[in-house]
Amino acid sequence: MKLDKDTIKKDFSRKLITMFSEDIQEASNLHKYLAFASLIKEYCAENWMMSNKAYTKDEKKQVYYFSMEFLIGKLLRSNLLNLGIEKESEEALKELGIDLNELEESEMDAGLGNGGLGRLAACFLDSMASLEIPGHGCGIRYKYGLFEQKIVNGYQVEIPDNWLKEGNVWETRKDDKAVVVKFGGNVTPVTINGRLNFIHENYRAVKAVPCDTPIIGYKNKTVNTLRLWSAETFEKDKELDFSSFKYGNYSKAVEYKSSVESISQVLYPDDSQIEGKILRLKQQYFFVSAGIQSIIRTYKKRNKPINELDKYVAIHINDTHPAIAVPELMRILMDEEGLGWDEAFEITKNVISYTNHTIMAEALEKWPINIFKELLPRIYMIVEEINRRFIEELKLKYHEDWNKINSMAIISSGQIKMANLAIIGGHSVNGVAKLHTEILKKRELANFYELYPERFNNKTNGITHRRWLLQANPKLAELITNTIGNDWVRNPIKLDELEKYAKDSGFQEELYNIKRNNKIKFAKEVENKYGIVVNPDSVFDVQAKRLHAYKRQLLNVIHIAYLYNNLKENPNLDIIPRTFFFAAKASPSYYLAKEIIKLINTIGDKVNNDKSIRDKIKVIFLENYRVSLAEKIIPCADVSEQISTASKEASGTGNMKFMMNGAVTIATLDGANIEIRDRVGEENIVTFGLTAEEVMNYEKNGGYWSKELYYKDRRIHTVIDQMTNGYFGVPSSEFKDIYNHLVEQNDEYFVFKDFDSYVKAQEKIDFLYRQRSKWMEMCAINIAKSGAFSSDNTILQYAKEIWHNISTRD
Ligand code: 26V
Repeated sequence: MKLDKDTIKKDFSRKLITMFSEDIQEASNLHKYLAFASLIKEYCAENWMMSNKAYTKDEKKQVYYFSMEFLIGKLLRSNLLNLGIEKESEEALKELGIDLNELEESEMDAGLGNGGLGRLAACFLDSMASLEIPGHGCGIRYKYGLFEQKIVNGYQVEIPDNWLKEGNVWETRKDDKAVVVKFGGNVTPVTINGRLNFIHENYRAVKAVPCDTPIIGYKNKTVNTLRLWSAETFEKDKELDFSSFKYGNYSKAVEYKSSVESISQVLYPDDSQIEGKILRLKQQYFFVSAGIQSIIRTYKKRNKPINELDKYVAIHINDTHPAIAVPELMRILMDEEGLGWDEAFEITKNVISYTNHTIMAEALEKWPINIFKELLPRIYMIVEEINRRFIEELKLKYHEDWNKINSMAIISSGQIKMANLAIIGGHSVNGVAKLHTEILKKRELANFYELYPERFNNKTNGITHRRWLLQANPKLAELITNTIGNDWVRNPIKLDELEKYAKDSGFQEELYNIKRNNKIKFAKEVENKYGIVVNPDSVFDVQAKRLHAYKRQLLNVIHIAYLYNNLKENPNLDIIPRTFFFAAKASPSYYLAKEIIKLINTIGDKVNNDKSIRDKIKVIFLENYRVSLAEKIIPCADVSEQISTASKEASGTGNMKFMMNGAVTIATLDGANIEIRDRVGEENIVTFGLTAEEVMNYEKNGGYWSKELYYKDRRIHTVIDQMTNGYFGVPSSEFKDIYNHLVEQNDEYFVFKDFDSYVKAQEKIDFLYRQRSKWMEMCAINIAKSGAFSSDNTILQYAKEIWHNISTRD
């Protein structure tokens, strides 16, 4: 069926009438959005059904991507794009007097993720569907996504993200596919017919209801599924009996209901220090158990024997959050399907693979035994047995090396280590950039690498070029297509062909104008929202990512203060005007991060209101960073700030999005920045700072004293003193924790140490930007070389090297 403009017009008008009994004149923007989005969902319904049917019939292996986070953002525009009806829809709406952009404003972001990890999962879903890989997402349908950020008096204030308040047109609730997830209770082993069985009694049953969202492949017939589970009481079907003796009394009944529903109530914000929160463990088991039960049920419909599960199913776990999949799959294979331990463990290992996303030790998940055991008694028994057998194996190899054995055990010091469980219970462990994987192999997971070298591999992250180029920057996409044809859309590595045009002045001019127009449009929005006038001809310098000490927004803002001081000293200082944009959410309990937000806003106020520097620099903190804001700011960036302390950023994916949109990166040699440099060449990126090697050396052997630099480097000294003497117009005590962190606690992330080198790198940016043609050539090379970072590329490698025997498009 080819959908033309007139069909869309007609269908849409009907839809408005059937849904709201309204015509276009009277319908609100919200109603128009709801009707239009519902129509688009209908357009993909048949292919969705057919994809599902094919998946239960044919011989193809299915991949299930388990993730606690899917940071999807909005779906209307990307669905139109993938269905190939974006232009037709735009025109149809236009003829009805409707602007598609305005409709999009009514869609809420699905913000079911914290940052990189959740957005990666969303990009992977898009790539799997576009590559015709039978790959599905499995996660939690949080009622509230990541909090909405408001800036009040320079401080972050968190507001609940009620993203479902107008409903969610994209999802289909599947009540008939609900499953039971069991918590607590007690387990008794009994021998029946000579076989040991485990009877689980007195548990609390939670109903897991799947809500499915179609994931539409790019101009193909594949529609995969993102299945998010919602936690409910069984009583919901009948209405909870509030007088029931079962719960004691009315308030107990209410308590019971809300304790069950709390499981899928809210996404946990990524924290600087993770706490063993029992609710988070409940969330993990809840979606993992529901997900695996539903996989097994679907598998059985295919009439395949259970001992061939590993031939037809791959389960990938996104970080350790779903690592409980290992004992849960074991439980189902043994207790419900009757397999013996060895066979069950072999199958489990073959099915499961794991990605590590961080080397930050404090983010490695551990659960206290007592909490775990009480909540999941049968699962705990299985973990204990996996651990016991593993230690037996280690003893044969390492004899009495207890230090080593303890560090590798799943259970030690009263805790269950989820990374160890994931490595032992799966066949593959991957890092997310070359450097990251090397650090895992050489340091963090060196013992495991020695034991299981064949399990370790690298899969450098990627981003979907459909959302981050075609959709977010349509004019740039058009220019590329006009220049090299449209092969790159299906085969992004073909972007390479742009390299030939990097020096072409006509091409450079067009590139320049596209960026400039993006900047003009965004500058207007900024002025409307913040009342700050932004010069679109200034350099847009952007740092947009979660706020973390290791990402070093501090380095950026200290440099801004230093520039400001220079301008105050010498108002005629010849610098290219720059607008520094920040966008970042801080975890609500991460005190230092929130202080850094206040610092950025404080320095911003001072700088933006000082007439004497004549608008040479401006600082804008963009409120509430989220996918839809990223789509707006990234196409405007001239400079991409990727300045984490080397060795700390596992990969980064924002770096790839900026590059693909023609920004020049100022970068430390960290994560995927290194691979970006290798692709574009030293001359098309500006690098600075300590290497990972050097950082890790200082960490191990000491030798860095931040206080020394504070006293020696006048530039640093001045800024730090201004921060703590009221110069920026806030009480002198305001930033004392930042001061302590940097000066008294020896600057854990080497901000002062890298400062000089960062200043020089920024001067180099200023120098390069003055040479318009040189700069535009750099931008062009960055775009040309970004194809390798399409998540299509990444996913093809996962399919081939980790999941095995996966059918793909070509
Ligand atoms: C940790 C926690 C701790 C407890 C509460 C909730 C929560 C949620 C997420 C996390 C893990 C953060 C790990 C993470 O996001 N890593 C990022 O993964 C990106 C995709 O691989 C990568 O590009 C970033 O460099 C890496 O920081």
